Amino acid sequence: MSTRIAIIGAGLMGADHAKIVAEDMPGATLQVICDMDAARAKSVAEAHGAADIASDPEAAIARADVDAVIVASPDFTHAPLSKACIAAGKRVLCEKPLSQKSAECIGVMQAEMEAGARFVQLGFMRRYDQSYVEMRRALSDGALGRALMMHNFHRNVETPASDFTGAMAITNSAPHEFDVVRLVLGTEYASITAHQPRRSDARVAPVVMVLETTDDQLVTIEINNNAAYGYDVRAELVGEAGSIAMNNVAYTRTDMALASATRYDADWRGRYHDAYVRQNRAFLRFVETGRFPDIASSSWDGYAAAVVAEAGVRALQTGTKQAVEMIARPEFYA
Ligand code: ISE
Repeated sequence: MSTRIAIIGAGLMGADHAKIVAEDMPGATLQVICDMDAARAKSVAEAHGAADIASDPEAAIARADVDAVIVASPDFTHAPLSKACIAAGKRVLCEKPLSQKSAECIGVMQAEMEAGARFVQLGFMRRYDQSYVEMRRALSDGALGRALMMHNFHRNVETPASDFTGAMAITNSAPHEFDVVRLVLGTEYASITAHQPRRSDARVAPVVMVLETTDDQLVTIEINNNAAYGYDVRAELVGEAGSIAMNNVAYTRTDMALASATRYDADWRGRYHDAYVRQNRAFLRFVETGRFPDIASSSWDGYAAAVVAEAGVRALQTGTKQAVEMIARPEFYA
């Protein structure tokens, strides 16, 4: 029996998930594309062969012909729609963030714990990227010795929206690093500082953060959403006995006219396509077996990212180091 999937939201990410469900997830059926904009829902449905379209997300979630849900609607809908999936007994792959408000993430965790089972897999797809998989392995193999620092660069060509702010670099882009560094280092954060240089134009300047972990390590994160040259994510994990760095992911190099060049992706969808496919296939197995995937992010991880992002915004606004204070991790999410 194929798993029938509804996708809520037919924008950039909803369309990308529809393509992955249709082309890269054997055992899944693209059942419903739900969007308030009927024309957009129809266009994505026709492009990828969905059985139906809808405009009411909660009704789409409740449909008898929908077994699982991918939420790719605007950020503020993620937590309430995840709770609707829990109430309907449907497993959900929710695009990041679960919520930008840590209190709202706690509400989702409470709903899951009351339901007595895991329903929410969060879309921090970097966990499935081979570069971070190899970094984790190098650390767990002992090759690096104890982890001391991790340096991260996350550069977009230009801000995804005209109203993008420095604070949004912390709440929208940096959660990827906040989450994957927690996974690689196996630790939480104790504090954060945030700084911005001055650009000569009106574009959002980069944000550079320095975080201390609860294991006395240092993490640096640069978010530059107006890098101009390409979508470029880098990371280096530095241990006491060595380091491991991410290579630029390019399948080809062009050599001509006394020059050598590789190309950057225009945005994250190309750079992380394989990670999205691995993540989404893990979600399908989660739906089929009820067993939460080993490296996937949960509602707890969504909460952890929101807490450090909230502290990061305070740090940027005040120019002072901010403590990262979390609730105790429920046994349910151990
Ligand atoms: C965007 O929302 C994403 O999630 C991308 O993965 C990230 O690279 C980008 O900076 C965000 O704006």
